[in-house]
Amino acid sequence: EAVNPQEYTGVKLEVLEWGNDAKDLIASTKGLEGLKVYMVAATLRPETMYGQTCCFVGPKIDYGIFKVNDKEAYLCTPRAARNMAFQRIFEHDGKFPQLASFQGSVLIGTLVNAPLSVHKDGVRILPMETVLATKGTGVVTCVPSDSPDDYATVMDLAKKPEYYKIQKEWAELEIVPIIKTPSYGEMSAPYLVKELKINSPKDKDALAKAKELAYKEGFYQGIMLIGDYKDMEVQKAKPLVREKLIGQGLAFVYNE
Ligand code: A2H
Repeated sequence: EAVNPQEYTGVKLEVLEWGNDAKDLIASTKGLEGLKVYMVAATLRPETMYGQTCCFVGPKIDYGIFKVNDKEAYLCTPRAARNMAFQRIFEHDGKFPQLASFQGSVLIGTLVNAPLSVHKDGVRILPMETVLATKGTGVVTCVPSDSPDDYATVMDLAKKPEYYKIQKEWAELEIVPIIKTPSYGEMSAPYLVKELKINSPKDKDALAKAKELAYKEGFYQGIMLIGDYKDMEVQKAKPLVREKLIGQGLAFVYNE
C-alpha cells in the first residue's frame, strides 16, 4: 500500500436499478428501507467525470453496503468504510453499520447515475480484474477517453461479452472528448493505447507507462473541452469541478 497520503474524491453514483443477481439479495436485506444507495468511486481526476461510460468493480473482491445516516448508504469495500468512519464521513460516531455483504460479481449490470456524465440515463457496473481491494473504495469509475486502464478494459469487455457475462452494449457507451492536450489530441487514452500497442488490460508495464504519460500531459497541458469550465486549463478546473460536485452533495473528500 502507498506510503504517501493520497487525497481522493469519493464520487457518489446512485443506484438506479439493481442488476439481476443483486435484486434478490437486496430484497432480502434488512435496514435498507428509505435509504438511497450510492456506489462510491475513488478518483484522482474529478475533472474527467464528464466522460464516465461505466463503473468498475473487482468481481472477486468483497464489498458491503454501509449505513451513513437516515437517508444514505454507501457501497464500497469494508476497508474503505472503516477509513471513512475514522474520517467521520459516517454519522455514527466512528462506527460503520454494515447492512449487506457480497462479491463484486453480484453487482454486474446494476445501473447507476454517474454525476456530470454526458450519459444522463445512467451507466452500468462492469467487471475489471485489475481493481485492487487495498486501494481507494474498490469502485473505479470508467473514463475511457483519459484513462488507459479504463480504455483497455472496456475494449476487452466489448470483445468478449459472453465470457464476462455482460451485454455488449453496456461496454459500448459513446466515448466523448473531454480534455485536449498538445501531444495526444482530444482523447489521450485511446491515442496512447494504440501508440504503445497495448492489446489487453493485462499488459501491465505498458499500461503503467501510458497511465503516467496521460496523467502528466493531462494535468500540465490539458484544456477542458466540456462542462462549466470549458476552455480552462485542467490544473485550474480540477479543484473547481471537485468543489462543484461536493457542493451538490455528489462527492466528498476521502483520504488514505
Ligand atoms: B482514476 P493511485 Cl480519467 N484499483 O480516476 C485500481 N485502480 C483504482 C482503484 C483500485 N482499487 N481505485 C482507484 N483507482 C484508479 C479516473 C482516472 C484515474 C483517469 C485517469 C487516470 C486515473 C477515472 N478512472 O488514475 O494508484 C482511479 O482512476 C491514474 C492515476 O491512487 C484513480 O483515479 O494513484 C486512480 O486509479 C488512483 O490511483
